Amino acid sequence: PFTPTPEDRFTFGLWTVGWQGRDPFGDATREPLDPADTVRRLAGLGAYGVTFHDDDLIPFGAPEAEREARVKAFRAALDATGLKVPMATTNLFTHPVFKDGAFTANDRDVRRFALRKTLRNIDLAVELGASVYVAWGGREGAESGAAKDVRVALDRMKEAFDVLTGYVVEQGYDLRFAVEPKPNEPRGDILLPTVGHALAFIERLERPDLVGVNPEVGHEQMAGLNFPHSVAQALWAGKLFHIDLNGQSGPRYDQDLRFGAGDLRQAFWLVDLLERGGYAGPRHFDFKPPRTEDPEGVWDSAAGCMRTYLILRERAAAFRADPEVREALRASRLDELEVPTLAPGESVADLRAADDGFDVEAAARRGMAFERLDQLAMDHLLGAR
Ligand code: 3MF
Ligand code: MG
Ligand code: MG
Ligand code: MG
Repeated sequence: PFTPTPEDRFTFGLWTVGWQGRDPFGDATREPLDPADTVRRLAGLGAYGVTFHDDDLIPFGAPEAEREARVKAFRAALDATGLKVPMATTNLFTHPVFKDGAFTANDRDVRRFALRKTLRNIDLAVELGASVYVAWGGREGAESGAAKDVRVALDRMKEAFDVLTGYVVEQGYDLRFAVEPKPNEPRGDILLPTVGHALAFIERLERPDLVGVNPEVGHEQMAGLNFPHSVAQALWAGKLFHIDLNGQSGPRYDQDLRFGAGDLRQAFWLVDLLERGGYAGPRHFDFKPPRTEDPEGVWDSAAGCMRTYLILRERAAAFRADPEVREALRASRLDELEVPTLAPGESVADLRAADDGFDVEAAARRGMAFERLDQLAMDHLLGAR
């Protein structure tokens, strides 16, 4: 029952299963994967699609003929398996030229190069059928105070998105952008560190309707935030264009664990939210199979991401369908939260004049019954109901 199919819309980045296990303290523990093999393997596991950074597919600086051959082999594997490419992105962080950022590098030549690199990959993304283009500004930030004038850097960041959205409109592409926030790592501090920062930034762009967010579980949790709350606000704003699912154990380095590892309760509420909250996009895993895994362990890890999602989907649905839960939700007055605070047509003067016979002391004594409600959720999550 927990076997994924393409209808579940699970997608994986080439760089996730393809991660070789290089970290700041150790060398690679695995061989590189061939993108076409990855496509076949993911299709065999029941995934819907695959995503990529330009450099995952075409090595940085590869000559034109090599570029064409690699894209051709990738496309052939997509055609043969039916796997989709719903999203693509740019690597603006690996090459040393981006050490001080890309769209907000102090060095203007670097900013111009970053835009050209992105524009080129947008063309390829659209050719391969992508409808979302993610922008993670991993190197946009600083380690020290005077190194970056943040207000000016945000002007340059806005300029970059205005240029990119202008290009997409001019080309008639059906492509929207999703900003991926992260508080730190690899920079000491990264610009647009949380979903909230990104949402505020987007409203100041020339074409805000073309730009949303791509929240990642671990990134918000690195900032100590409640991920389902961040996603809920993005949904509320109509800005959840894409999502990166993984696991993280609290505020520490970016762990990119298998989905459901780390904070399982937040994972449960996240799946509950996504399945009920009107998000129709791909369920995209941005995780790293730990460097302890051999090539088979990589695919176990990928399969585990999907299996856990499907289990949580089933558990969340059972929670919502349970009559005792429905009763407990009423006891906690969730239905009352849905009623607007003012009556239709009621003015502020009406409100001020109204005397509902409200007994402040009695209301203060009323319990909210949240503990019973949460234990019901826990029972469902643990399979005890
Ligand atoms: C880093 C990330 C990135 C982004 C990717 C855009 C390498 O912490 O999460 O993965 O997700 O660059 O999709
Ligand atoms: Mg991460
Ligand atoms: Mg990440
Ligand atoms: Mg990510």
